[in-house]
Amino acid sequence: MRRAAFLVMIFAAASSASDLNLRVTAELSSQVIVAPGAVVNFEVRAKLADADNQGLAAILFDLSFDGGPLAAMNTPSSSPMSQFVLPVGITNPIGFGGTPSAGALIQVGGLQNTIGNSVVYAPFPIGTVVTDVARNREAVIATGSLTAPLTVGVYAVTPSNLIATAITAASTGDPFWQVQPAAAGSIAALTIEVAASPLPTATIAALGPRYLSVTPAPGSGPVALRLSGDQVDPDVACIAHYVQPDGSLQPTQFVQNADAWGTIVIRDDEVLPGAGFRMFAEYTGVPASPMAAFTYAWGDTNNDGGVDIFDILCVLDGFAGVFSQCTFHEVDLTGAVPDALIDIFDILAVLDAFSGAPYALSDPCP
Ligand SMILES: [Ca+2]
Ligand SMILES: [Ca+2]
Repeated sequence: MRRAAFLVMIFAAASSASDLNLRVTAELSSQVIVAPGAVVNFEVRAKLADADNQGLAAILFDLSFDGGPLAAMNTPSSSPMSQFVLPVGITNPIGFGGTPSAGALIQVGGLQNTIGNSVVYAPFPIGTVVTDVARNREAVIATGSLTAPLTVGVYAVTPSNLIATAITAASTGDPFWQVQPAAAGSIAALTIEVAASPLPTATIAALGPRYLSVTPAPGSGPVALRLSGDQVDPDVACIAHYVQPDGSLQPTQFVQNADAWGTIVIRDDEVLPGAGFRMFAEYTGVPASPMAAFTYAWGDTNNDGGVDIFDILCVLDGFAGVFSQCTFHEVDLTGAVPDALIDIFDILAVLDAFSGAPYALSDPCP
């Protein structure tokens, strides 16, 4: 770590800074209710408070849990966070997922190769810098899982000792990327309430860029299903509406037994691409712990993280009635409310997305 701390200091120019907001979430929420001994998958998410930078260069934080020891978090395998992992980036010797110490994790995270090192000079870091990490959009920095205590009570996963730098707005990367310190902004813990018999949850899934589905726990009910947008995403933060039997979203709740609901496909102008949504099963107004899903990015019909020729081929297949590579819901894109047919406009939408045009068919949170 001595070397990493040294690099942070050397390349942190004292200039105007962008704060970094950090939150620990499970199912996109800062509070979940689980049964004793449940496995809780959680994430640490970060977003720079302003856009006067080119994204994160380095991020390190500690993590503690008052309900038991934490195992190291996962090592990212995909971009952008893979660029922070040794030897592409720099981490502690134990790894990106943190160093377990007395039940807590020390220095989860890593640094990108902003110094422009190549393997000719040193074995690491040797990666290519990815810009705009956690800029404008919240980024998932690290994922992990823990086992909830067997004792009913309220516990917390708490981050601390945040050290971060951002690439300066003016930096070009030639010969290296200049960075500035990113001070700790809002830091939010994850609250885990362990309840003897928590209310049954409703499972939400993304079916494509424009479709979600929800399945309340079989046998439960009478239940209403409330969809809520990710609170930190201004594109969907305002959304809080109830699922109707026809799959639309309305302000008024519709209540029926879970088995009468079955699985409902949600088709509404509030389902935006590339956004996070939470589903609350409500029993006489009392919400169960939420479940979360992310719709596919705009035009990314096969959900592989990019829009390319394969997405174009998928929608052309769909146009021909072939759904062997992508499903109907993955390629039905257009209409403020998706129109439930595959036509020339869906093809044009993927071509637009391929050329970099943003989604613009609906704007539920103007
Ligand atoms: Ca794709
Ligand atoms: Ca369509």
